[in-house]
Amino acid sequence: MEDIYSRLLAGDRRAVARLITLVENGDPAADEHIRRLHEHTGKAHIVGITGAPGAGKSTLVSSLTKVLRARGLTVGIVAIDPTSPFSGGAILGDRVRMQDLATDPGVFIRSMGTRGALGGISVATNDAVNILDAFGKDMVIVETVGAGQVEVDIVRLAHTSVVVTMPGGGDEIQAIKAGIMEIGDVFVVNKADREDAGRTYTEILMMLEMSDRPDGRMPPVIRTVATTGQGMEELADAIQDHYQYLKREGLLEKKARERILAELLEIINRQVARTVTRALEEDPEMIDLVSKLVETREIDPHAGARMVIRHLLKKG
Ligand SMILES: Nc1nc2c(ncn2[C@@H]2O[C@H](COP(=O)(O)OP(=O)(O)OP(=O)(O)O)[C@@H](O)[C@H]2O)c(=O)[nH]1
Ligand SMILES: [Mg+2]
Repeated sequence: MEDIYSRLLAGDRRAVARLITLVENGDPAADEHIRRLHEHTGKAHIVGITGAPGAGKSTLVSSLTKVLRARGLTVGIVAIDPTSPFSGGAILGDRVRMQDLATDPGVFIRSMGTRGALGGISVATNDAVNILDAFGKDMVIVETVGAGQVEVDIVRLAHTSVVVTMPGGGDEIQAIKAGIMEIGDVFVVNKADREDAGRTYTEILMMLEMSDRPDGRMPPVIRTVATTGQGMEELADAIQDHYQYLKREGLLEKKARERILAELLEIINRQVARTVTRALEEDPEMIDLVSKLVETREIDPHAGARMVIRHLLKKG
């Protein structure tokens, strides 16, 4: 148990798997290891891959990873499955798709459910990314199904955000709704083997030209066929170019600062919630008293909540 930290730094994959399970379960036993690992983080290029269900993200990650490996990079993969109540292993489909990577010691793959994760995917995912970073992976890829807030979370987490679309299905419209046109760094039209792919490609180019991006940058749009590997070299180039761009423009530090701030807020929120829950459990009379006051209409619920918070703060 205690030597998870040293085993992990020595390259033991089981220690990595073990620690990710601890963070996934919100086990406080992970805290000490995470704290000690912190000084070994900050070296990996963190890449978020997001897109509609079935867009081909897992296939693409697998295909992309082969190209990155050929370029000599080691890769960590965290696949987030927001619907899965299970943890500790890849869902069957992903396991099949990513099978040939599983035996490569330069690759570490992990699927995570988000069950019970307070504040969405953030804390556990952040921890998993940090663990793989400390483990020495050059690139850490986070795959997640895009759904509004999740996309935004991933953008905060990653240095480079890749948005995967596919022909048809009105994905493009959804992408606009989520404001993803403004924040994606690299766009992919996957399933370029389908005949309506050309139209989707043009639509995305047009939307990007019209969009008002805070970075004033025109992101690349890349056509891929994840199942055959077509376009994967260009995609790897685009991802690596974006990282160089961040470095060149001094934006990497800014991203890192934003990431740490978001991470801190998430952790503070979680710890405050835990502390409050515990304090309320220890003092059932107080909450009882306040709910009676609300019930008899002497105070409103907001004032009641403020009373409780003030009381807890005074107790320290
Ligand atoms: N024709 C074609 N099919 C593809 C391509 N890429 C992926 N697929 C297929 O699309 C299906 C979904 O692929 P996945 O990689 O599981 O997609 P995903 O985005 O990870 O799906 P979720 O994780 O469930 O959201 C699979 O049957 C793939 O074989 C492609 O470039 N062309
Ligand atoms: Mg997938």
